[in-house]
Amino acid sequence: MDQVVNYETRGALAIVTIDNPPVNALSHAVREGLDSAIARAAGDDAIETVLLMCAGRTFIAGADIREFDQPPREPHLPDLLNRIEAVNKPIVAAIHGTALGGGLETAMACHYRCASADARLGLPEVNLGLLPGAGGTQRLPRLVGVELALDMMVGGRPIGARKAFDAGLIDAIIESEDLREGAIRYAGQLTQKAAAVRQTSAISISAEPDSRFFASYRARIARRTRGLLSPELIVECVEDAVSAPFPDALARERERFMRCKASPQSAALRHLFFAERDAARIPGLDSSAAPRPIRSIAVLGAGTMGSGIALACLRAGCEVLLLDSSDEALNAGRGRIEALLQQQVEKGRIQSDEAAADLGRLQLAREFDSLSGVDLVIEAVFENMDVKTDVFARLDQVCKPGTVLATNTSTLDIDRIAAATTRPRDVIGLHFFSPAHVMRLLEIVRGGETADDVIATAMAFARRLRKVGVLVGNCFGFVGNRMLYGYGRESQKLLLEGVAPERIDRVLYDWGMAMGPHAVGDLAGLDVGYRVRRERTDLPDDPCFYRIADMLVERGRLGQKTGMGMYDYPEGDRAAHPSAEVAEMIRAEANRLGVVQREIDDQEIVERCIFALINEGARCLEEGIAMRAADIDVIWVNGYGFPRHRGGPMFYASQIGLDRVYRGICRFRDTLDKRYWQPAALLEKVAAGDSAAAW
Ligand code: 3H9
Repeated sequence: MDQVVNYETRGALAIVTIDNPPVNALSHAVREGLDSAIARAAGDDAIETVLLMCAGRTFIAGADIREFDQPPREPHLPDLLNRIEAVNKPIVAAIHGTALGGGLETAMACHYRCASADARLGLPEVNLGLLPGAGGTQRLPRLVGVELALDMMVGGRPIGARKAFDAGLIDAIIESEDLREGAIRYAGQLTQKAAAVRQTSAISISAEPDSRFFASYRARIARRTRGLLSPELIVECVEDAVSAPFPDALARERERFMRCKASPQSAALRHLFFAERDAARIPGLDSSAAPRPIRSIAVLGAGTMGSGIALACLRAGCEVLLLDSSDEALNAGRGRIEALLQQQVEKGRIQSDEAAADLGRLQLAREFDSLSGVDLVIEAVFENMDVKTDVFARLDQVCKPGTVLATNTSTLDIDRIAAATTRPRDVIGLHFFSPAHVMRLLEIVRGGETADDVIATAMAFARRLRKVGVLVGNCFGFVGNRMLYGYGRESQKLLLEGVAPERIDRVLYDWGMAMGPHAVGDLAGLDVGYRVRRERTDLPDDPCFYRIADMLVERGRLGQKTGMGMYDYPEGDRAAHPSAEVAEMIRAEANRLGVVQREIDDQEIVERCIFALINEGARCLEEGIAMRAADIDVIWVNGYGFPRHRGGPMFYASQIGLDRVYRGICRFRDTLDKRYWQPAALLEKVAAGDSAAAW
């Protein structure tokens, strides 16, 4: 028997165990091994029941994603699962860990399912731009009903064993510690009572929903699935499940699955799946550098960012000391944290006792001396070099040796901050994104002297917070905000050239960005960027540079918080209304600066903003500020609302053709502004087909 699938018998029970670390993915070898193990059990008259389970940390986590770029090889999973379902003796799946995608599809083709109490079950293919392609769209609605099946497949989030039991997805929960022994007992009971073979495909869907149901379901998911291919195809498959014979519906599911698999969206989402995991691997890092233990954390600054960071740490179970200079600031910070926790409780995301426990781990302090025992300090004070260096000099005096000293600066030079201490090896950037308890990205900035074990500590800390940590180098704005500068610059220039802010925002939103750049500016507060620009000494001598943003701030239009920014927010709500005053201001300023206003099409709006991003990304790569193009993609997707299904700016560039991007940038150089549109040397090389240049 193949190593990855083991076969053994216990009396009349055949036990088939998949053993394909790390997650028992259904590789070609596993499919072959499973096929022959099931055939062997089916053909052995002494066997009455078959138990299918997995070794290691989890049940099957799905098809092997790495095989999707290769031509499919027999046995194909849908055929194999049909053969499993057709066996005329009960087959029982015993689930632990996660049964995902093809893994849950395998379990649903079995005749009975049991699971450990902490198991999770789901069809998350949509997250990879796919749909369940081995009968999942047909078998799941038969077991749990159309509505829950749609929610599980379109949402892509797994459910727990209890819910799965209540919904009819599993037949038993194995409470005993030892799943294997419990499952063997359960299978034995089935043998004893001569339990029937139950084929999921033979179940007819009760309470068939009508066409109105599907129309309203489509309307319900329209916003969150905009631009995506697979959610609509999932809904179509479920419509088939309700109306078409199983074999016909299965054939159509297969056709739609192959369409998804071949789509650029799925390639982009699969790229991100691996990119997010690869981000944790740091080439050249001393492998003996173990993370320092982090038991206690202090957050400096109880403002919006500081309290968000404190909350992110509390949610991960850490002890947090929040420090600010006044009781008033501290109480406001604590109030913010409490309110955010309360919101989570009201939304049903956490229990009220969890919220209380989180709050119980929060302490407030006003004196730097109280930081003497902490393992990690995260500074989140005002974004100003003098303020930060002063804080770090004081930290240097009070913190014990070995404390990791982190700054949440979003733009400033980490080495200058580190130089304010006598221990620059312990200093690192931990750049959180607002709201810090929600956003998945943690940009980790290494200074020139940051020690390897401090980097390892920061990467481990990101994992603990359930964030994606991406290590980057030190320069103005690091990777994310440095690239944002070019994107913002173009979205500002377009205003002077006659494109209304709401049109720029709509075009980029329709292209897939989570929000348009001007709506983001109003949300974040236009004064934030304004202050950063005032600190810079290297800005171009260009009167148009961020001109409109500067004027808005100078007129007190700071964004949502002042009820007006690029847009008006008349009712104090968050709905943006185009402002006649701003439109007139832009027209007058363009006139004063002599900027010609002209017709600009949607494609130019997208290319100006997105090519600017890609060009700066290429510079980050050639300067070594980003280690890999894929890291840049992870940053932009998780921190800046870049559409996941486009894979990130660098992946998108290779998908549409690096030479096309290069030519576009050269065209802008020749027709717009030479200062900003010089193609990065790396882009020029890869566009010319230089295979030595890594993208
Ligand atoms: C599918 O099933 C299609 C079918 O409907 C139809 C077919 C016809 N394949 O995440 P981790 C690797 S589509 C290959 O760090 P965790 C992963 O790259 C699939 N490799 O661990 C990593 O490798 P490395 C539907 C996979 O404990 C290592 O395993 N299924 C796969 O935090 C550990 O992963 C999914 O979408 C795979 N399917 O989380 C599930 N899965 O060490 C995708 C993982 O080299 N997987 N790897 O970096 C997951 O959601 C998580 O990995 C899981 C474990 C929850 C299982």
